[in-house]
Amino acid sequence: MAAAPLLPTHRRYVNGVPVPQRQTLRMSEKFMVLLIVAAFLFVLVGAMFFLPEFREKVVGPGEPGDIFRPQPPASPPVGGLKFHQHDFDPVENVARDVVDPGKSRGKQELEIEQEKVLQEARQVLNKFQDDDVKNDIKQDKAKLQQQREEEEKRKQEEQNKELLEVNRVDTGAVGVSGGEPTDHDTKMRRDKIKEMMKFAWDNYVQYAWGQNELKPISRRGHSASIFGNSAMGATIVDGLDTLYVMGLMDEYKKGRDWIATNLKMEATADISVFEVTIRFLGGLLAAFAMTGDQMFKDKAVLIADKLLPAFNTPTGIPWALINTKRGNGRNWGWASGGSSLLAEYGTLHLEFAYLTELTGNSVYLDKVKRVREVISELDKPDGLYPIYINPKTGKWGQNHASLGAMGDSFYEYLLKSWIMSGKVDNNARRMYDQAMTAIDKMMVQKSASGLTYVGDYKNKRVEKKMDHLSCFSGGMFMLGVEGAPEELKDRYKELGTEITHTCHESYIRSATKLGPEAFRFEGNVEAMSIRQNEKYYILRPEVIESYFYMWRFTKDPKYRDWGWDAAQALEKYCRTPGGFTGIRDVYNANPAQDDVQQSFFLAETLKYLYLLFSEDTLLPLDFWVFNTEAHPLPIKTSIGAKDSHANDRR
Ligand code: DMJ
Repeated sequence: MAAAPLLPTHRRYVNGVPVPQRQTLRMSEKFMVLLIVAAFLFVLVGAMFFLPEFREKVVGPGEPGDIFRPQPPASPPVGGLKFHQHDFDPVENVARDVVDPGKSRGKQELEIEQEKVLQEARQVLNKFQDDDVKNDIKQDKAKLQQQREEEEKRKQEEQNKELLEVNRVDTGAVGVSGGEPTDHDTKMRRDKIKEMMKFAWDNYVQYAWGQNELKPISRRGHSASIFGNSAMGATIVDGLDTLYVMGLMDEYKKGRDWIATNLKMEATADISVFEVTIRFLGGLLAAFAMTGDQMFKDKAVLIADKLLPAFNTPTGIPWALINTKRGNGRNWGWASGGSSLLAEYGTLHLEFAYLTELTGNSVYLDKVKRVREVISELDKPDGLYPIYINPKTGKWGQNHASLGAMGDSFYEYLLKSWIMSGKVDNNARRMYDQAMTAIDKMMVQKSASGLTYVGDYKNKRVEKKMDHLSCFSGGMFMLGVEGAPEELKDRYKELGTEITHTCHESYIRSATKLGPEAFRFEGNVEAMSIRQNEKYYILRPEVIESYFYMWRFTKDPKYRDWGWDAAQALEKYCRTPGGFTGIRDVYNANPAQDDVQQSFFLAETLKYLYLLFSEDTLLPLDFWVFNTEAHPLPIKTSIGAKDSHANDRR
């Protein structure tokens, strides 16, 4: 039976009589319905496909074909291990057009065009967003970094202040920090010297930590025979107070801790009594005076006690060398007649006297008082102190006097003993003035062109030569003006000025603008060395030391300029990537280097330069006296006047 056609409702009744209904559709009708539904769905889906949001959800951004290409993550893992933002190149992505062969050419082109526009728009948006985000991150990072640095600096300053405050309260130490100059140029110079100190120290730390000195070119430790055969950290002990006055507190603390843990002085070979006294005892005592840290005092006692057996000679004049293990002493093999040397046995007074004051143990002062007694009772040929003395007989050796090598710091210590005693050690002052008068009379010379110099006195003749070492005397003469007999004051001033001038000449007459070890006044040659073995410069401080004193007493700006010239020459010829070195010929603009960063470069040369560019409030000369290695020791009465702890510095 054939199925009745499906009629609309209004046609299901004819004249009120229902037309009989079919229950199923005919095949052709079903096909029609299916066709209509399919067409409708196709149109619907097709239309939806062109809605961008819909397509984004289904296939993601880009061409439909792009789903097979790597897509950038929604938010790229910046800094992630495996996938970095730069691994995805949106420009590259856009450049690739995908052609679908199933589409008409016009439609394809239109779609590609639309897609390109979309991509470009997306890129621009992304770029803005990226740049903004990147900039924000950058700024945030920089801000954070700045905050961190400021916090760090604040903490550091706080710590430094605390340290310095403690010092002032505990030791009454005056002027051990600060002294910043007010004018810009001087401040810039001072900062540079501080940088040089940090550079010298950092290289020592890196390549020679715990050793005595640094070989800046070989980048390893160095030790001279004066230190025996063990690593005693000479640069640490010698450089420590310079770090402190410069406010290099991290470096200072590192050095301080090394001393606390490692400084034992256990050399099995002989060590120099003089060098250990001026560098180690001097350095430790200055550190104690400035910081009040008991550890320094204990170490000073430990070392001084190891030196004491050197004084066990028939006269009390100490040996030059002592074996700290066995306790026996001897003199340098090369010293004439096995003698002790004036500059060595005569340059112990400040350190030993101060140690007695600190400990209450008279043994140290007794030793150096005895030395002075012996030599003050001896006759002085032409009023001069010969550099050699026999420690067994107490007799002078050859008739040779010098304000340079082997004599120099003995005179310096006469003057400074008087100063350190609070100007009550009049015996020392008298000996000093008498010695200076004799030196002026017998050894001070004028060159043909009028340069004043001090030559060695040998067998009644004056050598026409001056040592770099003697150049400290310009400053010494100036320092000794105060308290001098009236008739000597002007002469001391004159000598201070003229000797410093001559020593400056010895610098500026060289190609490197650094001075030679010794310079001569012979024929047409003035203030220059002639002999090859006198042309070297080993980072010595004496000329700069005199600039420092002359500046403090005269305020003539030329001394600061001369010091700055020397600092620049040090930078140019002595600085190497691994530290500072001495040079073998100051007259050679391309000098060979000796590969030694002397510990006194940190203790003295850089300290005097720094002080030269500081205000006088830093280590003022009425409160401090420098030992011969530039370690400041407190002047007794000045501290007493200011410091309630003066009497119980023990
Ligand atoms: C330093 O060790 C001391 O200044 C000493 O008195 C002699 N010279 C050296 C530096 O030149």
